[in-house]
Amino acid sequence: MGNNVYTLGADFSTQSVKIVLLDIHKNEVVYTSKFDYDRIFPEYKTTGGSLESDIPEIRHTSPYMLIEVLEYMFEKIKKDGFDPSHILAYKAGGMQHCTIYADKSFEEKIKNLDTEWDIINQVRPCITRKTVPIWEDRSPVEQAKILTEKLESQGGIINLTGNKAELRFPAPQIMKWAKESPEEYNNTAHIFLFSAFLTSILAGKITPVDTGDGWGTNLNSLDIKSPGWNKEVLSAVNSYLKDIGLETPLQEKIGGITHYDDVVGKINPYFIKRYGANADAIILAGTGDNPATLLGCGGNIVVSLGSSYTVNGVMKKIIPSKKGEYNIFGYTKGKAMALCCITNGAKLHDYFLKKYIPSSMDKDISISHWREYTKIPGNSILKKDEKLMLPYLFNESVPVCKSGIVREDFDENDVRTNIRALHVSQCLSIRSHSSHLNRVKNICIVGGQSKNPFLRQMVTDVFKAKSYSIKNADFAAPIGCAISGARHLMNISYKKAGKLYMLKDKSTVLKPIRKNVSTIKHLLKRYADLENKHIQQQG
Ligand code: XUL
Repeated sequence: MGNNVYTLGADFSTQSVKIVLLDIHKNEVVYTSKFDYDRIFPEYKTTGGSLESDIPEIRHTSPYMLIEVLEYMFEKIKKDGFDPSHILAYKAGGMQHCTIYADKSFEEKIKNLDTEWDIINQVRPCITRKTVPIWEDRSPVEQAKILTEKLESQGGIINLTGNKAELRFPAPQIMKWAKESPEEYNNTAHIFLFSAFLTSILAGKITPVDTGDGWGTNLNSLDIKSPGWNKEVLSAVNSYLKDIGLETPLQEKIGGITHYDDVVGKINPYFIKRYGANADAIILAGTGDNPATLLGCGGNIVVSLGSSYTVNGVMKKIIPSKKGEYNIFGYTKGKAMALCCITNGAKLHDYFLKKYIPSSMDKDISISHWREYTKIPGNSILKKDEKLMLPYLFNESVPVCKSGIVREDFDENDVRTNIRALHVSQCLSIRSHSSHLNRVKNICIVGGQSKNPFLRQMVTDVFKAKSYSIKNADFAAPIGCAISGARHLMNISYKKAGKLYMLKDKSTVLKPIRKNVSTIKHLLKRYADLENKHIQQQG
């Protein structure tokens, strides 16, 4: 095997899977691969990884496809010339909040997988829910309300779990499903968070969910030092289930919850026999994509400028958001993190790019269109009378607002003003909704729009902090998973692992522009006034 010791980090996200192999002695990522569900598995007819639905609030995917993609990952690694026998630790992350449902035969099945057959052929009969909700699903409105009401007299769901009853979280999702499909509820022995489901197959046994993903359920207790489920919430859910005629309490189906990065087992013999995996390889508890991204970026503060923008960082003292502007998840052992998700992120730039550069929504966008677009905002020195906008192309979650772009005294056809106002206003919005962050000294900026130089400078300026991006910035989540494995194998601290394996892209390091500091103070006030006025008008 020589000197090559790899850890595998994988991120099973909404649209695609991204994997990395990290060489723990050479301190470098030696392999990255990304594959889209729509392209690899056209037979499931997904678009952007989710199934078609007539009801916009319902967003499901296929659990069968998610099982197939795990097997595909091993095939792809081998096909690309990497030998799985060199991988000594595996950690899977995934889109948060997605749940997978299996019957009582599942445990025996994954323990004794037959290498003559693909996993899907053996596990298919164990799956009890044929399509499963992903984080974009917003359908269990009634159940979120009931859960909130039932817990009011006990201090409220926010104080009990750290989060308000979120439509995308498993508790309301499971309640809705149980009401609509009681037979499926009764036939289900295991309800998994997606990351724990993948990890269970990797380890050949039922494995617990970690706090990173388990706190995104509305079912967790708030004691980060001793992970567990919340008794009050469980009894509220169980009383709802009872009311609809279901006797089996939820806790019998949801398995355990453990610390981030706990070792939960060794690799399933199936992968040894079928793909030549190393029999000594360990499996770490799976996690959500957001905690994994935070670790992959060095564990400070991450601003991810993807199709939605997220702003997240370690939360030293756990203080839940009263207004529900951010969520709290578990992070590395004994720590929590807070995350705010602004729905109208890079989608706005895609829209403006099409609207203003080729001036047609039907034309294909080329790299030269994008370059032209990113030059339009112009000089990074801000003026007190910058034009501002509320960039809500879609309904916004932070702050909660209906769709509709609000322009402050300028015309929709003024190309330069629209594009500059969008860039400036998005960064003011990110800053004004970041009360969940501890003192910001360094920010890691990732996601597609991190390649937009004006936007990156504005993020740096609004936080008055240094910023950087990382090498392979699109792979921050799988890199985070691979770093966890490396930290464990090398028996080092997270700090040391961050230093060794988080590779800053030196060409991206930025400092705040001094001249902008006082102007930004003024602009933040103007932006807050504009936003408040609009929210009040909406009622
Ligand atoms: C976080 C959330 C999303 C998904 C995306 O609460 O819903 O960021 O994790 O994969």
